[in-house]
Amino acid sequence: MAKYNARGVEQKWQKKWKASELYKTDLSDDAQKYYNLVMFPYPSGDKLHIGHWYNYGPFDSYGRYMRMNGKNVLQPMGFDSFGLPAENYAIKSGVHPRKSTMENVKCMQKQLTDIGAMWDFDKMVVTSEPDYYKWTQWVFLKLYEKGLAYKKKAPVNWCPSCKTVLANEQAQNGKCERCDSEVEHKDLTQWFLKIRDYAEKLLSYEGLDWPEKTMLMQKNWIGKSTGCDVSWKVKDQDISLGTFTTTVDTVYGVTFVVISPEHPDLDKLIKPTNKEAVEKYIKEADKKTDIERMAENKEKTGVPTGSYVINPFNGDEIPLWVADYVLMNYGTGVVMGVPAHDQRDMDFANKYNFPIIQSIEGENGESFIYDDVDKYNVKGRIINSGDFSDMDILKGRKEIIKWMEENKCGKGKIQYRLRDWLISRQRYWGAPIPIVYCDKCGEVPVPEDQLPVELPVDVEFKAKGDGKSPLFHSDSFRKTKCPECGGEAEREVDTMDTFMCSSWYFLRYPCNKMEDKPFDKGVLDKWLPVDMYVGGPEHACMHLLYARFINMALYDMGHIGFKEPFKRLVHQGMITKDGAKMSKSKGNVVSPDEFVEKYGSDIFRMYLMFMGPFTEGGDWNDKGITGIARFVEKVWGLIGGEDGDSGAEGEKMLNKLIKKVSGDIEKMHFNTAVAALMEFVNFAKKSGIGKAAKKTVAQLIAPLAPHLAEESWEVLGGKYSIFDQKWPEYDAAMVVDDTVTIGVQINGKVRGEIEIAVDADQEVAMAAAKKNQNVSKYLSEGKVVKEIYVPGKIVGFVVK
Ligand code: ANZ
Ligand code: ZN
Repeated sequence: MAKYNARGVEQKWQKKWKASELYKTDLSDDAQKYYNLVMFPYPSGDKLHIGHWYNYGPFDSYGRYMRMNGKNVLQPMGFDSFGLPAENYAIKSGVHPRKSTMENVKCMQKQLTDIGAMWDFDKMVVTSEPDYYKWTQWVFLKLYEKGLAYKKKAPVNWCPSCKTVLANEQAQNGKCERCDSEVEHKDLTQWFLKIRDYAEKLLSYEGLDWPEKTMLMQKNWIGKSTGCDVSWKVKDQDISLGTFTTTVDTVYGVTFVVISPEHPDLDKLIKPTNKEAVEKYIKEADKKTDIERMAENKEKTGVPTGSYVINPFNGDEIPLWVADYVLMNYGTGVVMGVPAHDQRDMDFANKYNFPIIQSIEGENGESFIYDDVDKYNVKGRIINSGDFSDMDILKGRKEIIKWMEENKCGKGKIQYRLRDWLISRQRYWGAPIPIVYCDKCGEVPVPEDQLPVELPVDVEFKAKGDGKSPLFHSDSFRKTKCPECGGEAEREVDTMDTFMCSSWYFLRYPCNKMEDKPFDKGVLDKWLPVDMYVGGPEHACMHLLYARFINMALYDMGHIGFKEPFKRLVHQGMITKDGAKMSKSKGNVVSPDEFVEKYGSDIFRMYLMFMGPFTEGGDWNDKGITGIARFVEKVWGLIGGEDGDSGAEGEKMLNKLIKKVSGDIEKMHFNTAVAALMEFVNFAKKSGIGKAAKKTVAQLIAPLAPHLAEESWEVLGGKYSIFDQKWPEYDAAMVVDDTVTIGVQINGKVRGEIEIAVDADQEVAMAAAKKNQNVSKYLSEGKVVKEIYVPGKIVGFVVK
């Protein structure tokens, strides 16, 4: 038989799959629906890189496996094409983003086809096309109607290089996520979505099969704190200041109160003698990033306002200071200083000579700071605190809140770190926010029948650097008529954050051709939630949180019938080169093209899968791929070679192989599935296998090397397509292992495990158990008075 011609075979089947519409999902048949979704890429002018392949190949293998297991798999693909990558590419190439984006989409679609994945391109969405963003605008309007979208002047993260506002998530560590520039603060009027209203709902993951780590990251990002606001009356003034605290049990230990430099009431609280120093301090604070201000090792600074506040519990007069370690966008922007039990406050008190008063103590009478303990599970008692003295800390905390609520000087409160989602962007390449401003009618939402608010094509799309959206400079766009009174009006010129586009795209795929609505509830309630969602872990706190929020909001409004969008979530790992992340700047990027050209996509895909567990990634190494190429050649030789008969042993091995490959793919352990197939093929080449067994091998390999399998299936006389065949079943009796692993107990505690023959007798079992190092250690600690053996289950010793 001739050598395997990978490229020829792959082109042949890609053509046939396309012509026969093999991967076009019939949505009317939803009894066995399986929505297999992978995060869609953004077109940027670059080719698909190895990370895409690493992600899409195994993802597709999983989808194919589901299909062969009788599922009606929906596996769509689309393009997240608004946003900076496309816009920056357009600026660089001088081609209009609409044109270059569509060219890039075409090019990427071809590359995606090269992978040999079963994309249903019939359901494709391109988020920058009017037929899509019309409905992104619709989603915005629905949120607006519900009061979930609002406009507010706010200090925002401004990237001077990208010339746009960034969401908090895009400006972590004070740097722009895209270009690494130092982020500046600006006061701008911006659109926000009330994701905070959903903070509590977003903390529930009921019924979701998600990685623990991702849920934890989201939980930390949402940052729920349970505590209370204490109200401090300002001496000689008609103002009260609230302080949010989680540990009000320390309220008798407050020796100063600090207010954020940005606090709106600060002006009124500065005494004339302190004015100059405070104003100077505020200016300096403005130059620092939040990270700098919060950093633990940075020296804490502050200046007195000259005002005092009254402790509602004991009437003490407490000095009010301004300090930049208090942030305005958390809690109330005012903090009670408890130097005895908080490290920052202690540093501050030491520097400015505030008294340090202990108000709680640990179980052994020791003093402690809250930084060192779990504040919600702390043990100890309250001291020096009037009537609350001697109470258990947690109980006292509740009593104190109760007292404050009765005396109207404070109340219990739950605080979230999560900020509302800032969606305004001063960029051209995004969906226009569908709002019109009229002198007479004010802020008017664009009526649904006037959507889409089309992005004009004839605009200078480079930002001018004046902080205004490029659309501001397009008169034809900006000047419009008021939808309510018909008078002169102006359009909102900001566009939406692209995370808005990707927060609902999975709802559009099954309904992508609908012209009069974004989606059909009936169709979605049948096909969603997404059964499997695969994508990068870097999306934990942005895309995945936004998508859950939008989904929940649409659910609450009755547009869809499911609360959560993604039932099962899996993050692919990362491929490294010599242990380092591949990046253009490091010059260590491996391009998939030359390998696909040389070996074909099946071999490339299998090699990526073989490198390591899918969720962990692996290190790229050119040499390994030839091993996979040899394996494929062996499979090809086996399929086309003489039929043989490996007898009962072969039967047994084949059944075990079916079990192993099925279980491994189910768990996305593709590497061990490939390894098991290699082992079997080696055996089969030696002892020969029959035609039926060959067909089974082709089927088992099909999810992993689809072209090779389809070709093999044809050679073996199978009916097109192998992907419409039922996945092989194994005979349970044949896969019973000859050996079992059983535990060894000593005095009722498992101290080790041994592997022995299923039918091993007591003598053999006991000998094996005693040989186990850990077991023998425990046995040597006393005298064995009893030995127990339950075949196939357990070995036990009683030692005295
Ligand atoms: C008194 C106190 C005593 C505090 C003590 C801590 C320890 P989490 O759990 O993160 O919610 N805080 C409140 N608002 C703040 C702001 N805007 N900027 C900086 N710090 C702020 O933390 C809650 C604690 O963070 C609050 O409890 C407050 O300090 C501080 F021994 O109040 B604590
Ligand atoms: Zn009007």
